[in-house]
Amino acid sequence: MADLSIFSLEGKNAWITGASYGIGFNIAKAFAQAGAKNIVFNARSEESLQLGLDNYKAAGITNVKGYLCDVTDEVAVAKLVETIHKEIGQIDILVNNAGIIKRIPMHEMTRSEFQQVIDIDLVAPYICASAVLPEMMERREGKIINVCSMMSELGRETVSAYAAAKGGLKMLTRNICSEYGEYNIQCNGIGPGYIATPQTAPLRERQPDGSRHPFDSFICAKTPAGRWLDPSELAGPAVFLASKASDAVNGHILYVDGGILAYIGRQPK
Ligand code: NAP
Ligand code: GCO
Repeated sequence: MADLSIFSLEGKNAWITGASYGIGFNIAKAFAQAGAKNIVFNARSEESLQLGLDNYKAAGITNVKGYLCDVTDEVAVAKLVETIHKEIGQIDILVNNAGIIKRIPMHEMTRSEFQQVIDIDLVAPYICASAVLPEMMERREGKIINVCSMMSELGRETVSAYAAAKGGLKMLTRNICSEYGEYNIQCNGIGPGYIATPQTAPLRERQPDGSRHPFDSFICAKTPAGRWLDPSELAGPAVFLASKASDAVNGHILYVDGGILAYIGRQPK
């Protein structure tokens, strides 16, 4: 009989960035249900912080602490890590989840719009990982999970900055694996497919005439199961990557995409 305790997060402290709602919240909830001792999340506004606290309370998760911190601010991130170490203890698991997207044709995108996406989706994971690594190195143990994307592998119109960031995040994941594996630190990526969250809401909005958004139909044709995925479907893969069960998995991007990357797409009838 397999020893399932290797999937437990008992006694572990996990920091999930930008986890007031959406994918980050669902990953944090899964960690709590897998036995994590403490869940830490950060938000960049009071409003989002409160929304997160309300969401965790509604989910019955009480071992959670939220802090105000913009992940692109390296001074604020360093301060937050120091505070977590003081108030909670060691950070066993970091999930670099916070992210934005701007859907603008590249030739119309301003430099600052492009830079903002890169800063949040690629530079911030470097900032947060660099802040937690020294303590993980000292303990010779740690898990870092970067939330990648289909755009770590594929491009599409209007998401140039996002694809560049998420493609870079895939290689940052591999490089952290390469540089810190000797400290028994595993750094992997989780690559969600098309998930029904606020970030993708504009792609699923009903048209003025009540018909489905063309992108909604497009994605359902690109997904073998013919549907958008729910953020709760990331729970198992995320717990796996955060647990002892994945100690021999490093530098891997685990795609949770319902098969999109394997599928040419449903032929038009
Ligand atoms: P979401 O619903 O837009 O949530 C993003 C979260 O990140 C929000 O809580 C947001 O906080 C936070 N955030 C953004 N910038 C931040 C910053 N500078 N500092 C701190 N927090 C910040 O997005 P989601 O769909 O849950 O996506 C979460 C992650 O999964 C992102 O990295 C996204 O690229 C990735 N992803 C999403 C999908 C999908 O289909 N949804 C698929 C693949 C990958 P605010 O409330 O303050 O905005
Ligand atoms: C888009 C979507 C995607 C998803 C996700 C896919 O505009 O194409 O927002 O980028 O967010 O990253 O994995």
